[in-house]
Amino acid sequence: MQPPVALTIAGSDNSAGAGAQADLKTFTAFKVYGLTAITCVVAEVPGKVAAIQPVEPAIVTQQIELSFGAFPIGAVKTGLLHSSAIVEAVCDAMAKCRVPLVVDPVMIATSGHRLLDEDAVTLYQRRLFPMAALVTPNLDEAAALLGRPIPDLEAMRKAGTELVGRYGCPFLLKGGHLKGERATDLLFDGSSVREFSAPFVPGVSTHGTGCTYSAAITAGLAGGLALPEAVEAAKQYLSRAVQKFFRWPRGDERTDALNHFA
Ligand code: PXL
Repeated sequence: MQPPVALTIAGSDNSAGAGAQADLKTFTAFKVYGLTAITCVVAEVPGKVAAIQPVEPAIVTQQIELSFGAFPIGAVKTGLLHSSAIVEAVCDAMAKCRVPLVVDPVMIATSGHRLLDEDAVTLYQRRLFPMAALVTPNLDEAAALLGRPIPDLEAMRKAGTELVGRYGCPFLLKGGHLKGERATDLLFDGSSVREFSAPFVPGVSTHGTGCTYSAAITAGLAGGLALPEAVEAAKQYLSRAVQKFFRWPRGDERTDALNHFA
């Protein structure tokens, strides 16, 4: 029996807590064979993005097309796409493919560093979201899409309904940034709203939680799970990965990382 196959179209994070490396670790944890199409190379460690070097859009296209030509890809996710030229290339390539697409609209790093060009956001809304089986914004990203802050769970409910109405695809709104006792996410599919909740773990400065979460959902879809079941399994995995986090002390500082073995 061959394993399911999933493709991530994402940036490279050398520190491997986020980006394509986090996606591969997550696919592996779900026993899914992972492929990558790299969009840019990010020089970084948790808490600090030092530089971003984009990949030529034509090379991004080739990575996607070659992957589809050689493997039975069951699901795809997009992470950091960096520029409008790369978003265009990804949309053109994905328009030819009929597999579930999970779009993690990565705009700003946990450290606050802007990762996606501003004009690329319009393209996401116009071309990428309508193709998506799921879009997974955090509250900052959802607020940027709607042009207003989302301060609480009630506002999340309104925001999710509005986003689904606007773009015609399911949305998972991630409430982790509300910093309550629990990290609560809402899945809107146009007909129902489902709630997924796990204890919020304070004092951990990990990056890559969004990447890991959307990769885990993509793994589930590649393995044939329905969307709510894929989100449920992914939420449980992410919660374990945060709770069992790794910490490497360095003088007065420390490096925290998600535990992808969880
Ligand atoms: O966590 C967002 C993210 C996504 N993709 C890449 C990144 C980061 C954050 O730093 O480097 C490649």
